[in-house]
Formats: sequence, C-alpha cells, structure tokens
Amino acid sequence: MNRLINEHTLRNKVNLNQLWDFIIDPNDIGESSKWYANFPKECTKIVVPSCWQNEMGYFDYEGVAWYATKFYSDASNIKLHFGGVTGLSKVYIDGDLVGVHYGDFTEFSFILSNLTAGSHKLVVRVDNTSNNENTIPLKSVDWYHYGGIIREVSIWELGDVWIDNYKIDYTFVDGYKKANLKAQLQINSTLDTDKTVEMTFDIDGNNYYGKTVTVSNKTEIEFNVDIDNIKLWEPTNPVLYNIRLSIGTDDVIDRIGFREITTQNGKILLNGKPIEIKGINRHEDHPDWGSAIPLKLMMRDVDIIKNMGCNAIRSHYPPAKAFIDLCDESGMLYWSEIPMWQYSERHFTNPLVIERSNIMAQEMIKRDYHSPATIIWSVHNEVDTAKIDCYNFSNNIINRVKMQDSSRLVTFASDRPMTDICFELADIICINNYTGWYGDDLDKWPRFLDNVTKRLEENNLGDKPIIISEFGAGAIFGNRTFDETKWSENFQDTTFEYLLDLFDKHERISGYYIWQYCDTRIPNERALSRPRSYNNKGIVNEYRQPKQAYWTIKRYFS
Ligand code: ADA
Repeated sequence: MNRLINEHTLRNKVNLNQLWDFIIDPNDIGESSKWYANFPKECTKIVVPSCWQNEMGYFDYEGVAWYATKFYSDASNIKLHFGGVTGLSKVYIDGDLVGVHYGDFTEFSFILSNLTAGSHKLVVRVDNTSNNENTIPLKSVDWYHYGGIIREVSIWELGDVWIDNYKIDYTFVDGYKKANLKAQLQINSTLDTDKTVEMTFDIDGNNYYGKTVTVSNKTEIEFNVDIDNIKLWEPTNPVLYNIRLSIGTDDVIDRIGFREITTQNGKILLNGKPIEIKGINRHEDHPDWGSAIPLKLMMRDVDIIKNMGCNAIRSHYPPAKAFIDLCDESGMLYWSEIPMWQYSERHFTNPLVIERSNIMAQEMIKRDYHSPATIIWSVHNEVDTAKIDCYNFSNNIINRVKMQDSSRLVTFASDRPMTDICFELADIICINNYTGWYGDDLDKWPRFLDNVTKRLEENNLGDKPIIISEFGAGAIFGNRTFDETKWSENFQDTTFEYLLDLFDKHERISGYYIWQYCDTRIPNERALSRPRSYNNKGIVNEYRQPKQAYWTIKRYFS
C-alpha cells in the first residue's frame, strides 16, 4: 500500500500491485532483442511489489531483469506512478519508452497523454547493478542491495485539467496559536484553450478557500489562508489535518501537521521546547520480504520501536511512503537520508555522482515535504568529510536542500569528528562512533566526547546540537555467556547500558540513534566479517525477536 490515505477522490485508480511477467537478463540482451515490444514467452511470474531475491534461484542475483503487465484504461491522460524501483529503470508503454529513472528509494511518475482507450502493455527494465564509482549506493555498502520493483505501482486516470504538483507552507503567528498557510499549485492541461474552473481548499472538511480560476497548461496558482486555534503536531499528540485541494474535476488529498523544528544554544527545539532524541536506526530488511516491507510489518516495527521507548527513527535512505505516514500518525520523529554511504574523495568530483545525488535529494524532499514527523534531511553518511572536495560537494547539495526546504534541519553523519571540515555546513553535528566495539573499550568514550566537544568549541561550533547518530555492538541472537564476550547478547546489553547513561548525562548531547533496530542481510563481500552474512547489531533479530538489550533499553527509557 503506497499510502495510508486515499490521495484522490476524483481520480480513478488502476492498481497494478499484482502478478507480473518476469525474466532476468544476465547477459543484458533484452534491449537489443526488443523485449519491451516482444516480451519473452519463457518468462515466469513475480509479485509486484517485491524483491526478486525472495524468489527461488535469485537469492543473489544482481543485474538486469524485465517486468511486464497489462492494464485497461478509457482515459486519454494517465499518471503512471512507481513508489520505488531499484537502480536504473526504463519504462515502456505499448513498446515506446516513456521514461527513465535512477534511484532505489524515491518515487517517480510519468504523465501519458492522448492514450487510446483500451488495453495497454507496460514493460519495465530494472537494473540494480551497483559499482564503486558512480552508483548510489555504492556496491560496497553494509546492507544488501536488493533488486526489483520494490514498492507500489499504480495508474491515476486524469481528466483534461489536473493538479500536477502542490506545496503547502505555513508560518506561525501569535506564538503557536495561529498560522498563515500558503498553498502553491501547478496545474496541467491538455486543452488547446483556457478553461475556467472552480478551485477549492478544505481542511478537515471545512472550506477555507474558493475561487473561479482560468487554467491552461502549466498554470501556477497561489493563495494564503489564516488558520486559528492551531493544534500542534507533537510526538505525544501528533495532530494531523486532512487537506483537500480541488480544481475542476480533479483533487488531491494529503495530511499536514503544524510544528516547528529549530535549534538554539546547542539544543533541538520542537515547537519552541527542547527535545531529546532517543532514536534508533532502521533498515528496510526482512528474510521473507527483503526491502519490500509489507504494511503489517511496517506497523509492527513502529510498534516495537515505540514500545521500546524510542521517539525517533533514522534510515540511510527514504523509507516506504506508508512508513512515513505511520510515523506522522504515531508521532515518531524521522531522519531521512540519501544513501551516500562511505564515499571517498574521488566520488565528489564525479559528475554522475553529483547529478544523481542532487536529483535523489530533490525527490526525497518532494515526496515527504508535508510530513510533520520528518524533521531531518541528511545528505551523506561517513564520507570523507576531511577533504575539500567533499566540503565543496556538501556545500552545494546542502544549499540546494535548504533552497527546496528551509523548514527542516539539514545534516550528515560523520565518523571522523576530529578531522571533519564540513561541520559548519550542518545545522546539527551528528557523529557515528563504535568505540567499545571496533576498537578500544567503552571507557574511552568520555575522552572521545571531550575531545570532540573541545574541537567544536575551538571551531566556533559550540552552539550546534550534537547527536550520536550511530553507536552499538553486535550480538548473535540467543548467544548468552557468563563473560562479556563479543557477539554475546550480554556484551551488547552492557554496551547500551553504559552508553545511554553516558549520553543522557552529557550536557552537550541532544540525542542519539541506536545502531540498529533489527539484524540485516549484508552483501557477500562482507560475509567474513559478519557472522551469518548478517549485520548482527540489531536490538531484535531479523524476525523481530528481542535480544537481551531490547529489554534493558525498554526498562532504561521507561
Ligand atoms: C557504519 C554505517 C552503518 C553500519 C555500521 C556497522 O556506521 O553507517 O551503516 O555499517 O557502521 O554496523 O558497522
């Protein structure tokens, strides 16, 4: 399910989440053989959405695969929407290429006009090949890079005038009691002439604005309305407002929440009040679904994380849109990131990396722009932030992010705080550190924190909040020992007992994200350093069974 809400009441939706024809293309002959027009008969069936690694025989397949299905529509204008397809996807309708998209975790869509009514053939070529030069993520990441149409596919039937894009912003007036809301709409039309239509804007069924407008293709409309008696979106009371914009015979439905996220004197403020982030890192991963997590499992993950006492979640990439909807509803703060994971100096001058990362950040922000739970955008993780090429790259992409969205905190996660030259570009200082696991003992943490805070002071960065964005230890589920041996649940347990207490008592730390929620599959290249070919730092295992640390953290938070 792409969203927890019905995004349109006036558009007919053709749901394409079903069995599709499927065939892998390991020798990449499909394009030259024109499979987009003549799909091979020797294909099998696959569920969309899903990861092909969950099909027998494809557990480790990386490369090109082809998908095909049919749909029927009477509409001459349609919007073909993909929630997420891994890698490079090429989309064909009735044998014609209608569009190309790159990026695993961001939604994309194509508008098709002047279609003839009837049955149509939809073919998608998916290439999840990754390398260590210009793909995002790189091949050498520490999570499994699944392949497929991993999120929902749907078709929205359009009339001759439709809302192509909309953006709702607001500013608070008189404290947080009132808000001035600004709506911006982009209207598209396939008409040759102007058309006069009614426009309305409703909040929770109450009409706030109405106007007769004249539209043609690429018409921009903007209006302001004042909202009184605002109920704020808060983690403990996540009030959401249902909004509806309509233009003629088209409409869009969404949800917004009124909240403000800022920083002041080294603290993160939500609606003017300091908050402590008690977060956890979550990969979308499960042995039976790969990264194509079904809604029930998303709910279970949010329930487990909330029940543990966390108030925030971080991921290395934008999660499924329904997961963001769940966080909006449950008051779970969200840190979304583009999967620029451990890039080196040479990558930051690679034109394709620059182009792809900018587009991915733009798509990440566009999709979740109205999510009140989403408070942080992150542009990379543990990249070479000690180098000037990274500084220039980070400066460029952070400026772009802030141009697109000035309402959220922008940052990155650094694993080299003593040599990092990019901290001044971030709103908050986020540090990944595994002292006590990869090296040294836990008792080296206080000195590490003192050195980092001293360096930040010396660089006039003492007013920026500090977040420990990753820390933790591995534990094989069920492995309990009398001694504190690594890979035992009790070693992991002790790690968190010590560090949560240290962070909570540290004046300069405004929060943290535990690494990590569940055990996750990793690429074979890392298997020797990762027992079971898994990253075993989960607080629960891959089947969401709690390790000892889950109970300790739950008790600690309560
Ligand atoms: C890094 C990285 C995580 C994970 C972690 C680990 O901090 O950001 O994705 O790989 O190390 O488990 O070592």
